[in-house]
Amino acid sequence: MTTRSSQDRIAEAAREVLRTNDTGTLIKAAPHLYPHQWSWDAAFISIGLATFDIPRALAELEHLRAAQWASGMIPHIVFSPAPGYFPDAARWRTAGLSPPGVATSGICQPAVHAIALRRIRQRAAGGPHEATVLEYLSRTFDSWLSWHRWLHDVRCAEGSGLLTIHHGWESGMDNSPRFDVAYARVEPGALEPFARTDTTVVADSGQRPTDQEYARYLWLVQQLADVGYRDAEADAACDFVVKDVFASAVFAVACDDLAAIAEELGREPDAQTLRGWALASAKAVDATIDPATGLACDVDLRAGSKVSVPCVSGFAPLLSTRDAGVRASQERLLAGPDWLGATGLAFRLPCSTSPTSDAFRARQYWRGPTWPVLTWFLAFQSRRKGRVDLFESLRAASLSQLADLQFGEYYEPFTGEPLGSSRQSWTAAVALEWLAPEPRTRLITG
Ligand code: 2M8
Repeated sequence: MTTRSSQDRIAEAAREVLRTNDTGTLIKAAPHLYPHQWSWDAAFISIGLATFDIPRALAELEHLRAAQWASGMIPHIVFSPAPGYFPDAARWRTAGLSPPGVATSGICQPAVHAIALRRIRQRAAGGPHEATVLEYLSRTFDSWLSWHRWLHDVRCAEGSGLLTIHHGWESGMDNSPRFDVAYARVEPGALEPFARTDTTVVADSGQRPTDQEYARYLWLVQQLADVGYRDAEADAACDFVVKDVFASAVFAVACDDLAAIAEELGREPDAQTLRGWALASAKAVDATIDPATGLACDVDLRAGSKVSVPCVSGFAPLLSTRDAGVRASQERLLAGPDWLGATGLAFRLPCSTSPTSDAFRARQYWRGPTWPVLTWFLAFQSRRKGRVDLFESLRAASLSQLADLQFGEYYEPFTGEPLGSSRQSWTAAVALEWLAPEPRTRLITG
C-alpha cells in the first residue's frame, strides 16, 4: 500500500515525465525509444494531462487529429522531426495520403480517443475550461465520427462487428503470441535494407521483438505500401489479416463514449448510429469467447479460425460486454490462478500473456510483462461498470509497482523490474489518472 507522501512523489514525478517528453508540439511516447506521437499513446497521455492541464490535453489530441487522412483513418504514428526511430517516415511511403506537411505511418491503432475525449469532458465539468472543451468537442466532432465511420465501414466492411487489422502494430500489442500463427505465414521476400534502432536504445535486446519478427513487420509494411494502403486490396495483398478482438472491444466502448458526446452536442442521429455500432461490436466480441478457456479470441482470416492463446486481449469483454454473466465469468478468470492469482507475482496485476502458458516470456515485451497502461484501462472500464472493488485492488497494486518512479514501459511480473523504456509517457499518464480525485459529475457513468 502506498502512503500519501509516496503518492505525492509519484504524481510529481509523473508530471515531470510528461513535461520533459513534451516537444512543444507533441509528447513523445518515450524520450529515446519512441521520439514521435503514437495514436493510442496520445489518447492515454491526454487523459493523464487532463488531471493538471486540460488545454494541453486537448492540444495533444488536436496534434493527432491534424494528421487524420482524408479517408478518416487516424495513423498510428505522427512523426516529429527527431531522428533515431526505425521505421522512419520515409519507409512508410505515405506522402500524398497524409495531410500536406504531416509525416505519418500508414496503419492505425486501437480507437481509444473518444474514451479520452469523454474523460477530458468529465474532468472539465464545472471548471474554468469547460467552455473550451465543449467548443473543442463541437468543432472536431465530425473528425472523430469520421474516424469511427472509417473503422466501421472499412475495417468491418462485412458487418461482423469485429475490426480487421493488417499488422500486429495495429493491435498495439505488437509481438503478442496471439499473432504467432498469423505471423508464421508471413514470409519476407526481398526487403529494402534496414537497421533497427530499438535494440540500440534498449540494451537487452531480449526485451524487444526478434530480428525475424522485425523482418516480418517490415515485409507487411512493404506489402501495404505497395497497394497504397487501400484496404480492399490489402485484404488480398497482405499476408496478415486478423480480426482483432481487443481493438473491437475498444471500438465498442469508444462508440458509446462518442455517442454520449454526440448527445450532449445535440447530435441525436449520430448518437444513435454510434450506439448501434457499439452494440454490434460488443456482441461480436462476446461471441468470440472460447468456451474451453473463457477468453475472447481473435479470428485469423487467412486460416479461417479463432486463435485461442491466453493473452490479456482475451479479457476484451471486460471492456465492452453488456452481459452480466460474461462479466462475472471473466472476472472470476482474471482473479484465478492463471492471472492475478498466479504463483510468485510481485504485484497482483494482469500479465500480457498468462504466466501459466507455454507462450509466456517474463521479460519480452508483449509476451508476458505487465503493462501499467493496460492495467489502468481494464480497471477504469471495470469501475465504470460498477466494479469498484476490482478497480481499487488493481489501483493499489499498480501504484505499488509505480512507486519505483521509473515509469517503465512494462514490468517483469515476478521481480517487478521495469523493462523497455523508462519514463514512458503513457505510464506516467495513467499514474496521474490513478491518483487524481474522481470528477464529481453524472457524466462519469455509462
Ligand atoms: C510499441 O510499438 C511500436 C510500433 O508501433 C514499436 O515497438 O516501435 C507498442 O507498445 C505500441 O502499442 C505503442 O503504441 C508504441 C509506443 O509506445 O510502442
